[in-house]
Amino acid sequence: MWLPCGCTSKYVASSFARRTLASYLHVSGRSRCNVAAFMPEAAGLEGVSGRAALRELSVSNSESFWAAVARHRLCWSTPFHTVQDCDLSRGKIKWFEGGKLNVSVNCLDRHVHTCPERVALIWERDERGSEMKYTYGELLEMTCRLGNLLRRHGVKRGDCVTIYMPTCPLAVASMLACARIGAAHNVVFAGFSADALAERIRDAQSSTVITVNQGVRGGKVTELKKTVDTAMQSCPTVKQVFVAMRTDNPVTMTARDIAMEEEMLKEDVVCEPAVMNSEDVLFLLYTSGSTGKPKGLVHTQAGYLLYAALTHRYVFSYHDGDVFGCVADIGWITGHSYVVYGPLANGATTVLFESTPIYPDPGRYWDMVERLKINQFYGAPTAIRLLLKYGDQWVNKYDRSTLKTLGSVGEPINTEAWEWYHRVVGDGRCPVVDTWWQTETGGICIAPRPSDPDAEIVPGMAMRPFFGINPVLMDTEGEVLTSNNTSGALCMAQPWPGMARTIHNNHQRFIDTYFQPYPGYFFTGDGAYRSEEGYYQITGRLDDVINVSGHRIGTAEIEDVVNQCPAVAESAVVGYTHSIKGQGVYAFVVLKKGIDVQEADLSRQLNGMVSEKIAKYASPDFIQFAKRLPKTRSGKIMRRVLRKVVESDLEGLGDLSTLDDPAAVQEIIQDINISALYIKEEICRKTAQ
Ligand code: 6R9
Repeated sequence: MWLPCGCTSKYVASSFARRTLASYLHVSGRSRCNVAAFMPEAAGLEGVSGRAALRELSVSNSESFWAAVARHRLCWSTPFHTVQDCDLSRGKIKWFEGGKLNVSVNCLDRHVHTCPERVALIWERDERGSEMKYTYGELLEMTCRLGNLLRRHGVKRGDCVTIYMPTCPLAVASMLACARIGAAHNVVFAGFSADALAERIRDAQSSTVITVNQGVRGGKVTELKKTVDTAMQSCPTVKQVFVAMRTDNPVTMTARDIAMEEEMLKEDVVCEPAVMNSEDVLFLLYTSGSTGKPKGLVHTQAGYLLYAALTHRYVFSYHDGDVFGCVADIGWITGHSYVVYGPLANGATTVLFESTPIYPDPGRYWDMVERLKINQFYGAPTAIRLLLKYGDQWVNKYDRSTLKTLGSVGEPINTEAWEWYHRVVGDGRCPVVDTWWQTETGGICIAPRPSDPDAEIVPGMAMRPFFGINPVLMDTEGEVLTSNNTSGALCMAQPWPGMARTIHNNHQRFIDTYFQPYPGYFFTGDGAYRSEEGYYQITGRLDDVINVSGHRIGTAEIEDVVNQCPAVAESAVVGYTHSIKGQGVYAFVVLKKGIDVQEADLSRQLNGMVSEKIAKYASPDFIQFAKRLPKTRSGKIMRRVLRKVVESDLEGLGDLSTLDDPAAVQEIIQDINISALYIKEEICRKTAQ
């Protein structure tokens, strides 16, 4: 792995810094009000007397709000001339046009300019107690060398570079190096299989890939370079693969492969940043939808960075000097926004967590909190649920007095897990922020903070919309529900700078998925309840997407793989409630006529296929072989019915009159009793751990 050599860098940020100061003065030259103490970037906004008024203005006069914040928080090389140009009905979203900037300058150079010795990254390596720290100066140097290396190998502005790496400093430097030279990055979670990687490389039209020889997680070595080699067999357009060394074990290098660290050493430590337009692409990130094909959501430069930075600062109450610990992998949007871009834009010290919550023991997180003196800890409910089963002693062993805020993301957090997080991990002292957002939203949209320091927080509720966010609930007729104490489809009535701009190469799918269902609104795909007090609680997905340990997966993606098995006629995959993972995967499989196989063997084979074609986490927990599936008269599989069956909610089966043959449901219910025993068994086993 790249070791910082401590060379001093030359800085290119001075002109950016001067311009920021000028734009700040432009905003703050007008009247000041007390709101400035809480949010300095809002100092110039007239007539705002407190937080509530500020929130109100951020929605009613969102242009002034976002203009003031954008001028203050980002370094522009050319100021923007138009705050926004959006038309949700057409899926047109543009922010800060005319503005030019460089994201890596905003994340690195400007902090190096003021405090080069501040630690940017703490790499909490898989091997406990072997953490490594990288200052802003060192991270800038790494980024510049890598930017020059990519440029020398022909990567140009507008190209897309695929990054298939575990969470580590070189992965962060790779993302920032792309941003520096104007290339887009496409980070693929290192748990994805060769097929899933290849599909994303092809769809993104990447000709350059960055990877590591091997990954290390939970004490186990993963052969990432070998996976890339396999993927390359179906990616003829890839010209080069940069290979960094995470372990000392050499790997076979082909003519396409380039030893990354060796080549970086030959490069200059200064790399001229590309001057980017606000709406140029910053990255693609693939996520699952309700069809079999993952979608490459596109985020652009200024709006995304601004939104990640602002939410990082205010939702977590991050202050200068704090150590921010988001344990997400950089392969997901949470890693992009709250491990990399938000914290670095704010000059924070951010933790890169390479391990698992239970390696080498269930005290790993809290040992890390003590050792690294973490002030804000941001994790997933699935990990909290797992840890609470191991008992309080693993938490109490460690000093957690540095903690100020605890965050949760990725799926609903149940009350028991929330209470434990608050009472045991946070000693009852720290606000727990349940943050709702998505790959599509770029950053947190609904969370209990920011709000008054003593404002109530209701367990398991995301509660309050962030600045500039205007959520609405829709009824089944597509009408806006105006009253409280009601549930509906969660939509956003206004655009905000962090939202995705399109689906790579498929703007029509972007419109159809997010803007078609409720014309004029952005549809999130989630349902929500709004309480009497006006607080929001997310009730879950309304489409065929399930959430396994906080990872999104489309049921259609799994079905596509299962259906590839020659013995399978058809299948239907649904989610069911799982005590640790939130949701588990339940597959109903119909075999072709005349097939004579052992069901156990076939189950094993199907599980293997899903792990190999997608990822391990998508592999079914249960496979039930059925004679037929419940279908409508037009031949559509009734997944709604299957969902109720696996949840044992037979009363909630609803109207079965549209079914072609209601007896199909009865058959499945009879068989499921056997499977249900296994479900119970599994829950008992996990509980006993
Ligand atoms: C950030 C992230 C998005 C989906 C989203 C929703 C679920 C995320 C949640 C939550 C309830 C929360 N989700 N946060 N559900 N409460 N606090 O996870 O992005 O991977 O795109 O998933 O996750 O269903 O629509 P992503």
